[in-house]
Amino acid sequence: MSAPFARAGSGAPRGFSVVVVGAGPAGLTVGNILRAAGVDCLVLETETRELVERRPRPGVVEEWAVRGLERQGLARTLLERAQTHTECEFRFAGERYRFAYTALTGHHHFICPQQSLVTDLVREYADVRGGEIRFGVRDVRLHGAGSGRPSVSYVCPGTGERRVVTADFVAGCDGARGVTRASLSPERVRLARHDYGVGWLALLAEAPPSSDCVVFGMHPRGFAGDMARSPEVTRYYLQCRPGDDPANWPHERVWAELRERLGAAGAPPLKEGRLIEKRVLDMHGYVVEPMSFGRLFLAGDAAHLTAPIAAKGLNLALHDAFLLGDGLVASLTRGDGSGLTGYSDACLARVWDYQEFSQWLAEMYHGTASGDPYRAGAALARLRRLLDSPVAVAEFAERYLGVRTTG
Ligand code: FAS
Repeated sequence: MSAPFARAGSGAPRGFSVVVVGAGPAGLTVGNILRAAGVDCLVLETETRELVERRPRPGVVEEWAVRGLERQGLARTLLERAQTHTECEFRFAGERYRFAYTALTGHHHFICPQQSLVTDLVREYADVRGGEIRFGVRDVRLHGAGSGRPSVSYVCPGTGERRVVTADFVAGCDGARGVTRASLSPERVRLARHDYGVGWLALLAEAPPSSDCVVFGMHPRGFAGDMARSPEVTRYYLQCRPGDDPANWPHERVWAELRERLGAAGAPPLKEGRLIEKRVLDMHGYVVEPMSFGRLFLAGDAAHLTAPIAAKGLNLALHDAFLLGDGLVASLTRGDGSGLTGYSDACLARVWDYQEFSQWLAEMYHGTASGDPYRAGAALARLRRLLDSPVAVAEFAERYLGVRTTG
């Protein structure tokens, strides 16, 4: 490995085999896979360690992803702490419809707040596997992504100086608002975007779960979701106007709407509590193609955003990270570049499969409240088919759990 860190203009920059931009689930998983293979890498993160480890993000993790983490020695705490879910419930027209997806697929959902997984991944990477990570860096810039030796520069939080590091490869894992994708000239990137035309009021309530499984309410007033996160905190979603102001949703109105939209015969009453998070998410998705540009490889939300409708974002970030981590190790330690060559196509197959499923599900969730009788009728037919046809149920279960996808 070449000379230690150098300030811009003070001689050769420090070199790494891989520089990872972003310490989210994607970046940290790539970093851990590299460290397990003894590959030197540097992770750059704009936020502090404390914030990264506490940033509230839900976490519905699919079983194949948990097994992937387990194979990489990264799932110990998740397996100890996560709740497993085996079914979900649809509520519609005052009725409840339980859906036992584990019985159909053998797969579970693992419910683990994403921040706990991220805390584990940081500890494993930095404290156990001796990986280098710089928190609190500012103004990260990518240089020469298309060249044989890209570099990344950033302002050092301590000194305010701009530092430059070079790398054989750069992993762009800096999420939806990062700089790596933005560093690519528009003619090199095909961006496909879809707006669902609805908003979701994302709520966290300081209240125990009201149900033993995730509940989806399809109601003429709009979709509602009830998703246990821990014994003390529950995630709720309420369909609203895109760009709506959370201030339009005071405590009473939120709980009145949740009771109305999730109300069904025999349903346990909702356990109410203080709302500790309230924000509006405009439901949209995008996909960047390809996901690799020379020696820059995008992973996770930096390359594709899946609206939280089907809880696929974290799972896709892990899928990319497994493929990218293994591809980089194969290239750097065995000179086998096939994994990196096929990386983009391998990721995009599952990305598009999950995007299509999210779109399919969104229409079922939102059709009845669309004000369009045709969409409402089609949404009902979709739900009825799901309840009546064993073939439709089996296919839904596979897609809901991410089993046997095309990717
Ligand atoms: P992340 O955004 O998690 O991480 C990127 C990291 O890069 C961050 O730490 C950021 O600080 C850092 N960064 C940004 N710019 C940088 C720069 N210039 N330089 C250095 N670092 C930079 N997914 C699910 O599967 N299930 C769910 O239930 C679910 N619900 C969600 C609900 C909400 C409200 C949101 C917002 C997302 C949800 N998701 C869900 C999706 C979510 O989990 C993401 O898909 C996942 O965090 C993606 O992981 P990363 O790609 O690692 O990006």
